[in-house]
Amino acid sequence: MSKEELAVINDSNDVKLEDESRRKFFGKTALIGAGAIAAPMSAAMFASTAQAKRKEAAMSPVVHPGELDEYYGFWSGGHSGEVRIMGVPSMRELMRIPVFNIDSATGWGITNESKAIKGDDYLAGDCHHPHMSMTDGRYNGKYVFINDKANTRVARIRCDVMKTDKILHVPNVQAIHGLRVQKVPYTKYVICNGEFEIPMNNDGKASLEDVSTYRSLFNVIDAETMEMAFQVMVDGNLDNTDADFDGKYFASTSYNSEMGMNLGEMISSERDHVVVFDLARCEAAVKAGKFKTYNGNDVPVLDGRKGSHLTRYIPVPKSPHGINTSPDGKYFIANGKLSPTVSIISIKKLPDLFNDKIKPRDTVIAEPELGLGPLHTAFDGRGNAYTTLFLDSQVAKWNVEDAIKAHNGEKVNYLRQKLDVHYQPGHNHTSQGESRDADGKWLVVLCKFSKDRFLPTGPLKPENDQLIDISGDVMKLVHDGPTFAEPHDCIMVHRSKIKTKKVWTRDDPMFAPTVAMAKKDGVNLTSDNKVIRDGKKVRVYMTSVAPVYGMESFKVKLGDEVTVVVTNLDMVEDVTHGFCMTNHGVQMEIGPQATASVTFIADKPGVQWYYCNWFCHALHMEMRGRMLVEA
Ligand code: CUK
Ligand code: CUA
Repeated sequence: MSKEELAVINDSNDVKLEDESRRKFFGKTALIGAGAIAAPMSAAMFASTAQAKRKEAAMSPVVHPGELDEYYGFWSGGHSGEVRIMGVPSMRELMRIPVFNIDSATGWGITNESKAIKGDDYLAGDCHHPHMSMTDGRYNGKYVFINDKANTRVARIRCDVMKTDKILHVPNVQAIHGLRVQKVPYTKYVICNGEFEIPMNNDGKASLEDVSTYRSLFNVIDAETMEMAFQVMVDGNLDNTDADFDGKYFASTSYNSEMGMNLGEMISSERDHVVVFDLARCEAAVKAGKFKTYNGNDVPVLDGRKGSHLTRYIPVPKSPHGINTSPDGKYFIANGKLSPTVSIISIKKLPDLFNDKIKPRDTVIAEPELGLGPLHTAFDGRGNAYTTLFLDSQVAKWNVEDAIKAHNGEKVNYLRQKLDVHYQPGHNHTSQGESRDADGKWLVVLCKFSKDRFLPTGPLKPENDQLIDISGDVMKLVHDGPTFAEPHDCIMVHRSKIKTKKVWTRDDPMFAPTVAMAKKDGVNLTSDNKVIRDGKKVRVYMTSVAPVYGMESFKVKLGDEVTVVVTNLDMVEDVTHGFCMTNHGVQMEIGPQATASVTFIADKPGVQWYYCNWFCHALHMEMRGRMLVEA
């Protein structure tokens, strides 16, 4: 990469609102790098789009009071460590699901139930890729999976209650980045990439300077048990990933095929690669015991480096980022990032590649130029693709089959439209666009910078999630949505796919260990209010029915370890109670028919009030009681 190109990356943060200066800026970037747009729209196309513009009004993102959104959006909360549920098209934030973070409202990371899932190890996380489990290539409403790049974890969210129920620390790798699910026949596996290269073993004993010992691994997780199924060692690092619609192949981008340890080294090659994994061969190798283990754990690690029959390496330009499977199941599309192109890989040709009948580059059937900084591509199910151009601050709409025709020498324009977005888009995503149900209604573009689009909030500004109507021939921007750090990725799932519980059921696994503990103590959680002393440990069991706790006071001794277990007997939808012990950093949510518990040290003598912190009743303020701590 030349100095000029790097300057462009830096300059790109200085986009001005005024169209004039923006156009000048794009003029400049277009001259550098691999050049101007290859296939500009013809005059006739502009005329026809102008006509279309006049004919169609944009779909409205307005969802009137009392009306419901058509889609659930699952938004990554980035380095907030959470997942958010958005309503689309209103772009209203409906709920936050704490995952890797601590949440003051629900007590996630404070309650015993959440600690059992979360562990005590890290309080922070960096979420990128939320993806829902599928059956036959369609969302099945069961789980959403999300990665934690910061602490190398993968979590699962149960969609019946919209709570995290499993977190797995992925061994042998550092920084889980790209994550997707097996689409067909169903989500047996969650796949994800270890991005950063580390020595195998990473125990500090071998030379740490010897980069030739560093590896990245592709990770395959059993979606039901949330345990490691196997890992595949590759050449180069790994960035994003996706699965096909046949249940046969997974593909991942690598931006650091050089195995460089600094920026200059990482971007030195004109081409990096996409690694394709053959699932059946990998499973057979695990079964046959053809693996090694590392770092003292027993996770099977297959050797999928160059020359292995498990993988193939397809060279693509240059430091590719996103990889996206078209919903017709025909193509993996790798986004060139430092190349103005995307690479269209024919999935149909992969069997021949794996049987060595063709060369890796033979699978790349077109490489259309779209603009500067292509990062991610989404699809409308009508043959069009939408690629974010980070440096150009645009979305390019283009037609996949036309791009292939143009590649084969036919005189066709594959570019349909370029739309300015504000500013510097990362992912974009269409409604149901990664499934067979891609419906081509909405496109959400997750912009990294909002700059002047909202009232200024000081030096730290929100991201800007822009909603675009793609139902017609022309993309139309209809909404700007500020979001806090930082949605990298999202999915939009039709509301018909998701069935949530209105109240908890008493046999829910979320609090099964607490129910078991009560049983041991001889306590019936749905009727008893009891204090059980067990040496310095005190277990306080109480019920709650708006607006009272089943226990108006309880006595402990200074220094006792107190566990308060609250069971919410209310059957009414939306009547959630809280339990907060003042001056103890203790608070939690107890949903209708749920049990939740929290353990703390009674380290302050005297009267300590506890109260309900979820507004539940006209007499909510009176819903409180005393912990009497004897010195
Ligand atoms: S990544 Cu952030 S813009 Cu983590 Cu999918 Cu591309
Ligand atoms: Cu119970 Cu507020």
